Amino acid sequence: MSHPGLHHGESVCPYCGVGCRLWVEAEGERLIRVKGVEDAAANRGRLCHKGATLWHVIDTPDRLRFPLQRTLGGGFRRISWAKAIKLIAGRLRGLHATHGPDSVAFFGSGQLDTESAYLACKLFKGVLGTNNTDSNSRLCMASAAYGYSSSLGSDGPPTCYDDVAEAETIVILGSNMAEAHPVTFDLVRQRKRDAPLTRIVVVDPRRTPTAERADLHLPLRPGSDLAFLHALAKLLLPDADRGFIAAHTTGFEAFEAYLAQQDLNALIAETALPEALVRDTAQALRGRKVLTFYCMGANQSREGVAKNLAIVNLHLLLGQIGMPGAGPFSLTGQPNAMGGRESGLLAHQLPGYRLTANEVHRAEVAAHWGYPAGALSPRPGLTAVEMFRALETGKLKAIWIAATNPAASMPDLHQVQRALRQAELVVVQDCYHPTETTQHADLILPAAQWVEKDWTGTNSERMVSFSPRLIAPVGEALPDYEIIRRVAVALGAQGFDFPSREALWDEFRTLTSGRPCDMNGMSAARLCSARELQWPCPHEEHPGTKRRYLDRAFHTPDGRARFHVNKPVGPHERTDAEYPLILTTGRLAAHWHTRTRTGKVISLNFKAPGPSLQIHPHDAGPRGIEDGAEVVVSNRRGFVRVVAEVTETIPPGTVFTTFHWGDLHAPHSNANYLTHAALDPISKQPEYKYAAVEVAAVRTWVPAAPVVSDPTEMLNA
Ligand SMILES: Nc1nc2c(c(=O)[nH]1)N[C@H]1C(S)=C(S)[C@@H](COP(=O)(O)OP(=O)(O)OC[C@H]3O[C@@H](n4cnc5c(=O)[nH]c(N)nc54)[C@H](O)[C@@H]3O)O[C@H]1N2
Ligand SMILES: Nc1nc2c(c(=O)[nH]1)N[C@H]1C(S)=C(S)[C@@H](COP(=O)(O)OP(=O)(O)OC[C@H]3O[C@@H](n4cnc5c(=O)[nH]c(N)nc54)[C@H](O)[C@@H]3O)O[C@H]1N2
Ligand code: SF4
Ligand SMILES: [Mo]
Repeated sequence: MSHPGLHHGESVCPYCGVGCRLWVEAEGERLIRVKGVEDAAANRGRLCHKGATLWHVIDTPDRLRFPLQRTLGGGFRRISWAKAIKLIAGRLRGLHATHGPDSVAFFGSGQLDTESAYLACKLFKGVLGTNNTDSNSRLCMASAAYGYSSSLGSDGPPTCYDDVAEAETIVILGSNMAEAHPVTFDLVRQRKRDAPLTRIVVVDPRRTPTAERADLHLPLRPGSDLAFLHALAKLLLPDADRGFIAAHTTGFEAFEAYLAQQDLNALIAETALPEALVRDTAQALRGRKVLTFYCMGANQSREGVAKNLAIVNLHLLLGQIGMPGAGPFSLTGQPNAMGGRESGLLAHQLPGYRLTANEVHRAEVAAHWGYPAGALSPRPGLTAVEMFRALETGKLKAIWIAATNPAASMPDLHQVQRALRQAELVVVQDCYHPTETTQHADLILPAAQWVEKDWTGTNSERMVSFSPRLIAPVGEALPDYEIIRRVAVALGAQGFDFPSREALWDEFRTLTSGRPCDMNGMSAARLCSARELQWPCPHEEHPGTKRRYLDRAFHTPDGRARFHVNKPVGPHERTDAEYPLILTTGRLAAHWHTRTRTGKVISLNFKAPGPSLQIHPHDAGPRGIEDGAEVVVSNRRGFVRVVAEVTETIPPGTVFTTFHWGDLHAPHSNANYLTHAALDPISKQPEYKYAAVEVAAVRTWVPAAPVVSDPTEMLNA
């Protein structure tokens, strides 16, 4: 199908989980403009700079056009799709037969559409019989998913964007919304303009652009959120909504008893916050409708699940849930991390918020697929970090990576690179080549992008949207789901001969029937005309659901929400004399992750041209570090070279850098050479937000990394 002349259509932004609807204009197969859709719930005409420049990055010189195979000489050569599919199916079949089902793995992404995530789950869990099917959402949303399901009985936020306009106090904890979810942050600013008495409370060690706009900014010590949340709960005990607690929750007695044992002064001392600020925050929560946004400052921690549960505890304590303008609102990172969770891409999940560990759930899914009852394995699958550990030891032989760039984004990168070198088979499915990860591939498969295919996704507020194909894919690129489907067919698998994408979607959405994320009423045909609908939406006449739990009936077996007692364990790595600074990592407004797209937009690079390190003058001064000077940040795992940004927006003792620049763009500048792979014991999400490091000025010329293996050789201390 070709598209002659000027034409236009609607799509959804393939960057963050806000899920802005885009009005896309094209000339033939070339995009010429992207604007916000005026009547879209998520953005009402707004877009951020990244979204508005998307049209630049479709047909670039490094766009992958054909399947590529590694040659004996180490380069790549073009091969046909038929050959690529045959090779992959043959290798997977061979490894499966020789080493068993758990010798192969799929590592996907919250940037895959729901159709692709569902099909990967069906192929690996249903056909190959392994739960080694995880995604980069493990690095991102796993703690939130466990937090919601342990407290409310189901994953997925109770809230919607319209709640912002009704909230009286908006708490933003561990989220830099102004840079990472800018269009939703616009709603927060709008609320403040419309109702100036609205209180905005930002809990973040750094004075971020989000914190700049807060009424109260709490620059707590990194990692001390549990102490902070417990101090708040203790201060708010007299304000507890005891009627709500008695009727709709369990576990309050244990929670109250735990708080009674805690010493308020000790908790506040742990956060390093002035007591008055904590008391002012409690005051801002009293008797007001409270909406709490939270993101990676909560999730990417060894206590990620506990932090999520402690946020929900506060809402249960105050009865601030299941009503307009209130609730715990976990911000989703990627465009379709929600859809990935709904379709069972994480290792512990099955489609429809089912669990691999649940025998009844396994049987339900197998029956829907027409597979024998025992087809699905009860063995726990490897999660993201565990996959790369198992690849290095040889326990895992093959990894199929789609829509993620782990050779830049995983923690402890040296380990990840060793793992990729060790693997017997690495298949990488991306839109561009080279990336840090495609360089490790045996086979590289070209994926069609968001405007080049029909696809479905779910945003942060449970809004499910269908996006039609607006232009033809470049070269021979195919939608991710079509690539997975062809491999399944080549493996001789039953149940992959879908006559259309619609048939594939309909198979999935009927499997969610009766589940908390019920999308049964969203047939492909209805979604195509309605454009967007919020789950739960159980039947075709159902209008969709803006807010969950308005009836206070939670998804737990007894219908009651659960309080949890969360004892702090503290960060995995501690600072010491050798590595006295805390490194925290995250994002900048101008770039999307490993920059495979934003790195090509001149105006975005102008805003953030290269890797930098935020450091306080107290820490920079004694080290002889001036603003704009090159520095080396090092620890026991590695070192990076970045440019110092001496600033008082970061507290003394803490430094901040990003993982936006991989080795292809700025060798040895990526935060992940320094991060470690300690995991939250429940969610298995890594603690990207806390590592111990030292920083030193580079005063002499040093050869480009990694020639120098001992980072201290570079230091001129
Ligand atoms: N521009 C841009 N936007 C994005 C992305 C992007 O790459 N670029 N990525 C998307 C994705 S996938 C995600 S997951 C989201 C992430 O969105 P955010 O979570 O908002 O972004 P981060 O910068 O990772 O971290 C947020 C904040 O956590 C703070 N923090 C660090 N340690 C702690 C702590 O111990 N406690 C508290 N309370 N805060 C702490 C950091 O200082 C930082 O400001 O952004 C999405 N949006
Ligand atoms: N230090 C540190 N590291 C972090 C984090 C942090 O805060 N600090 N955050 C973590 C988090 S929350 C996340 S989500 C991850 C993100 O990490 P990644 O997922 O590795 O980052 P991206 O650069 O978004 O990689 C996505 C890849 O998919 C490709 N792609 C885009 N669209 C498609 C498509 O439709 N199909 C296919 N097949 N490919 C596509 C892109 O070209 C790109 O190569 O990083 C994690 N790493
Ligand atoms: S706020 Fe997020 S979804 Fe909206 S345009 Fe920006 S990156 Fe895209
Ligand atoms: Mo993320």
